[in-house]
Amino acid sequence: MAGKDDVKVLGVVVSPFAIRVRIALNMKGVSYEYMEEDLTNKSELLLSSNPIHKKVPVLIHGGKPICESLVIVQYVDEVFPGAAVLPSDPYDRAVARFWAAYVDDKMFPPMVAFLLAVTEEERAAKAEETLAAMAQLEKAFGECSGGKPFFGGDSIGYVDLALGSNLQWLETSYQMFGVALLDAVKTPLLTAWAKRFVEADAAKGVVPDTALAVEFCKKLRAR
Ligand SMILES: N[C@@H](CCC(=O)N[C@@H](CS)C(=O)NCC(=O)O)C(=O)O
Repeated sequence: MAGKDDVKVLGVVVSPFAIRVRIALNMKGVSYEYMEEDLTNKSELLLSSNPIHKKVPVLIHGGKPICESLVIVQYVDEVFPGAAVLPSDPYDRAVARFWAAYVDDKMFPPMVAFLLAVTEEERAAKAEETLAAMAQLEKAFGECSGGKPFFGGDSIGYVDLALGSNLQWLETSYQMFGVALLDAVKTPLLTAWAKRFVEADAAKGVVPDTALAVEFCKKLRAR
């Protein structure tokens, strides 16, 4: 079994991209060394392991770096035994990859732009864009889960990791600006799902307190 000696994760505690990797490793029961990065002063290890993008997360397995969170999650799923992250059926796998990419391409960018917006006008426009993406994801949840607790069925899967790793930011949006991006009326399925996700064993202690994300957001806004 792989252990701390040969599995390292370079991350930032509030980064959705790092969070999804850490939860995937927990699902597989892999212990790893977690190394927090300061993105204002990136470590030599980060710069040398991800020289193209210079971003977290990086998974270092047996000395070899793997970059890009969704690529890392697929690697973790293929390399380590244990609970499957991606579905075994090729069609279901394609659908899962589609929705995970949707989270990163259509939900995450407007959500961040909303959190960092300078004008009220910009914030309102980005809130609307994020809410439209959340409405699509609500529908996708109905279709992918087939009435089960997670996008992945009975347990956390690929799309759960992609979206669930953003929950601290969805909550931050509410706490800082009073905008509920997850809402019991507009997105009832996702609201119930989010509670199950953060309470799952693999996610405990990895999805950070909203207070931490709020602090981080304030620092970014000040910069
Ligand atoms: N597509 C990348 C995104 C990673 C990413 O944007 N990481 C941010 C932290 S949340 C980062 O390291 N930013 C540092 C920088 O842009 O210099 C992934 O999925 O891993």
